[in-house]
Amino acid sequence: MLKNDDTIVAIATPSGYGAIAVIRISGNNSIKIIKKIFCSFSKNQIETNYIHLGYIKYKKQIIDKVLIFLFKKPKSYTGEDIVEISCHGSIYIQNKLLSIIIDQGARLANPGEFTLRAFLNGKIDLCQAESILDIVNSETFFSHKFAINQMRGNISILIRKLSKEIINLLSLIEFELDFSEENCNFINYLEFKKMLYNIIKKLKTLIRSFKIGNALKNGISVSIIGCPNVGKSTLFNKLLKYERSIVSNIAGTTRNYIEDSLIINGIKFRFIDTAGINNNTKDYIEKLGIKKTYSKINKSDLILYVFDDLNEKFILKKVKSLQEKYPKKKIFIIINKYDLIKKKIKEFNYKKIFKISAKYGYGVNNLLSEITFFSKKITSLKENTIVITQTRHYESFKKAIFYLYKVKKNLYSISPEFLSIDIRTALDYLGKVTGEVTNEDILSNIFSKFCIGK
Ligand SMILES: Nc1nc2c(ncn2[C@@H]2O[C@H](COP(=O)(O)OP(=O)(O)O)[C@@H](O)[C@H]2O)c(=O)[nH]1
Ligand SMILES: [Mg+2]
Repeated sequence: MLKNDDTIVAIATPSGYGAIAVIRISGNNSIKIIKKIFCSFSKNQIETNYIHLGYIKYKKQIIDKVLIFLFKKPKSYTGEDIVEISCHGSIYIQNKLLSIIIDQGARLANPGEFTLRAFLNGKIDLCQAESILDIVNSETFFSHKFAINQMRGNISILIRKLSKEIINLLSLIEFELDFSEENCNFINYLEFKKMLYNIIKKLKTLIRSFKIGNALKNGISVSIIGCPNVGKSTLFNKLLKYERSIVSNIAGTTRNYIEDSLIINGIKFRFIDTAGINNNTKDYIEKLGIKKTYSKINKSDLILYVFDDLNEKFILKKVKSLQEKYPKKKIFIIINKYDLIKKKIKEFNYKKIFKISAKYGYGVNNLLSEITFFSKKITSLKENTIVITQTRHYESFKKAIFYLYKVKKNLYSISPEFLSIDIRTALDYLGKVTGEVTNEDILSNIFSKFCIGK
């Protein structure tokens, strides 16, 4: 039902003024339509695989001087006939061209419809289609690198290899099924188990890579927490190098969390300034803010716990209780307002501390380099490591593992028919990633995230 053979059109460049804009038409009628409105400067017929300069004319009026690019199917992005018009980037011209082309029988494309057609026409698989969106959205060295690798098909190749291995398992089981009447075992169970383990191991590596992939794609999140007035917002602003958050000496100024990002050495960091934790507050709004602080802590990769107090016992008690609540979280202890502290702070007995003055910048660079150092632990990767960045892939791989574990558990206890059902389900989950197994809901969910024109 998603497969349409009508002709679609969209402005492919961002909305607004620009030096040039690109309008893209795809479908059976695209060349016919352009022939009706384009007057080439060259005497030759317009041909595919050439770029042509000329006027777009409509009802005897020249609309713009443009370049057109023609791609004949199947050698095009969508696998259909495509025309791209490179026009001047006036909003008037762009909209006028769009309406003229629609008048000639094309339809305005839906979000991601060009890429959807590329997928439906077998030009790319689903995993590669998703990578296109990631490329468009990539902001950093790493998010770009993963998106390019995915577009080049590294995940798809691995999935195909794993699927082949699962099919081998299946054929062993089905061989057994064929001869089940004869009451003897054909499966070499040890061999089978070894193969199964091997596949599970590879899938688990992929699943583990998601933590890195997600952190690098969406940013490593660093929450700044602490009691009211300790200087969280001041530190937040200092890290971002501009006055993003309101600083005041009135406790409870930051009521909702504020988030902003910074790219350091190709890695994106999302800093979150939170509402101060004040357990004694009766203020409803402040309570809501504190609730959000805890939810942010839960989702963060790193916590900067800020104090402006020197009491080691108090600080360690607070940190310990937070660590107990979130055992796996990395916490940095920050002692702020160091400029006001007259006596020298000794190091704590069993925890590293950062002595800073957020207001005057003392110790902030050192803190930043420790944060970057920490991020390297998350992001250190061997060259060519395959990293998954999509939640959809992560979930499918997890489901595939679930079914393979089920096979492992029941290997000796249930009949091969049932084992074979579970193996097939695992195989289907891998197929869902590349789009070999798909349905309309999956596709609309994926392509609705695209912009119009992609
Ligand atoms: N002397 C000094 N004052 C600071 C420092 N950091 C923050 N402050 C002050 O402490 C007060 C509270 O700061 P703010 O960032 O709003 O604290 P928050 O409630 O934790 O976000 C403000 O008056 C800041 O100017 C610092 O390093 N030194
Ligand atoms: Mg604040």
